This record gives sequence, structure tokens and C-alpha cells, in this order.
Amino acid sequence: MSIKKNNIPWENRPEGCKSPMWRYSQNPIIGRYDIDCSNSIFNSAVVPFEDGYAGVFRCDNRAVQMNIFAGFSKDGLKWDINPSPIVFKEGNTSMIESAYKYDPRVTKIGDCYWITWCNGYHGPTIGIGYTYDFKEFFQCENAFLPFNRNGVLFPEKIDGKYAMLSRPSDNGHTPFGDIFISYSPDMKYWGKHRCVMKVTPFEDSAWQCTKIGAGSVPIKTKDGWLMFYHGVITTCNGFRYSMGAALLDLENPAKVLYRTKSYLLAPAAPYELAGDVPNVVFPCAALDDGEKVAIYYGAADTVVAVAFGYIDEIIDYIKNNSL
Ligand code: BMA
Repeated sequence: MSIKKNNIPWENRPEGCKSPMWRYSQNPIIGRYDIDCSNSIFNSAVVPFEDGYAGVFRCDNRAVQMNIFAGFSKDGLKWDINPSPIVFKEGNTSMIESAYKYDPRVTKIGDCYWITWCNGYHGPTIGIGYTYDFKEFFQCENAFLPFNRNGVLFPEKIDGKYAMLSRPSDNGHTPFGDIFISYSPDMKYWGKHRCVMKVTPFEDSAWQCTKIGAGSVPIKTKDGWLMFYHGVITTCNGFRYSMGAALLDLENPAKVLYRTKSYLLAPAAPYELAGDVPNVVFPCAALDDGEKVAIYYGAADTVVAVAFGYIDEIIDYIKNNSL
């Protein structure tokens, strides 16, 4: 989400670093026990809000129940997360069941902050809610039938309709998954489902050969919608989650223009390699000022971390390493 220059959380590229993205030296920015009830805080979303930032955080408690919590920050790096989960009121429907909530994304459209998350309704599907102030929250219809994960809204209507990426899945630790797009006139009824991106053949780009899922809200650039996503490989020790990026056509985002063959960031730092689920880099949000970008990602399903890059360099990298 675009913010004014010089305000973005930022740290210069470390000397000698040749990669298109680099980690914040003070990672992780949010620790697993940062609120009293939490076992882990990860896969969370942030946006510019008032004179600072607001966010929706996935905090699993010590019964390991998954829920989402609001939080606030002056600088985007030090966060105060509310001690209790978001309570929703009725939005565009009567209240629907929500056995759990996880992996939120936040998208500002006009003056409304829309929240999408993985909602427990007879298995995981995409829940939708909104707020104007991060104090009062309203829950809408689920977007899709179960099972689905990784619902990510575009920050503006496309051809007069809201547009959302998602990843149809199963009720477990899904061993497959491609990214689809769907459209809605009203944030209630969704249709015109089209496939956007599929997993890659193992021999072409193995880090994204098992499943892929949209990560951050797409950023509008002159080269297309810049979308960070996660890609998964099945190793002899289980899944390994890395981050790549794609450029989608501005008018028809079901069309992929370019997509990374080599990953942008893969588990390598200690907090990505060790935690409740080792080897996970899971992007859920991006802040940008038109030139620089800060990516917020969950690390090892335990903590929140940040990585930085220049948009132009990332776009060049995507184009020059495209599949
Ligand atoms: C997915 C989701 C994510 C998690 C990832 C890795 O299925 O549960 O929340 O980060 O697995 O464990």
C-alpha cells in the first residue's frame, strides 16, 4: 500500500549484499510472546493508518487456537497489539460461524479497510470483514465454499468489480494449490473464477512446485500488478515455503506477464529455519512509497519479520529471471 516518501520502514541494503531483497537487521520485529496469551504471532498484515500504521495480526494462543488481533504502530516496526481478539459485528449478512481465523490480509479501498482471512466454516475458506478505524469491525459473507486459503483483494476495482486472488485447497495441509482470481460487484457474491498461476514443473523451478498462494496486496506499477506470493516445495522433511513475485496485467490480472523462476527470499535466517514450523517464509503484506517496498512475512509460523527492496530492481529481477 502506497505511502508518502521517506516514511516507509526502511534499512539500506547491507554492504556486499547482491540479492534483490534483504532482511531487516533487527528481525524478528514481533516475538512469539509479545502479547500475554500468545504462543506465536506470524502471518500478519499492516497498512498505513492515521499518522502511523495499523495491522491485523495472527496470534495463536497457548491452547493453539488461531485468531486475529488489531495492532498499532508509529513507525511500522514497533507494534502494540491488542490483548484480545477482534470482535466482529454483523456486516452484509447475519453472523456466520467462525471456528477459527488465521492468515489475515488488509486492503484499503477508498476509505474502507477490508480484511480477508482464512475462516473456519466447516473447514477453511475465505472470510471477509471491514473497518474504518480498527476499533469497530464488521463481518461479511464468506467469499467462497470451503476449502480455500490465501484470499487477497486488489486495492481497486477492476472493470467495475472487486477482485480477489485465492487458492482453492483441502481441509488439511494441502499438498497442491494454484492461484485463482474471482470478481464481485458487492463484496458478497463472487464469480467469474479464472486460473491465474499454477505450480511449476519440479525441473523448472522446484521451490514452487507443490503449491503457491498470493501473499501481499498487489501493488500497481507501470509494468503491471506487482504481487508477492509464496511457493512451496515438498522435501524429505516436509514443506518449505519461500517467496517469489509476479507481474500481472493491469487490465486483466488473470494474465501473468512475468513470474520469478528464482525465489526472492527463502528460509535461511535462524528465525526462519527454527520455530513451530521450520522453513517458512510467508509474506502477507507490503508497504511501498512508489520506490521502496517493505515486505512483512511470517517466519517459521512463530514470529513476524520484514524484508526490504527497491521496486525497480525487483521488477528487473522478475523480468530477467522469469519462467
Ligand atoms: C499453511 C497455513 C499457514 C502456515 C503454513 C506453513 O497451510 O497454515 O498459516 O504458515 O501452512 O505451516
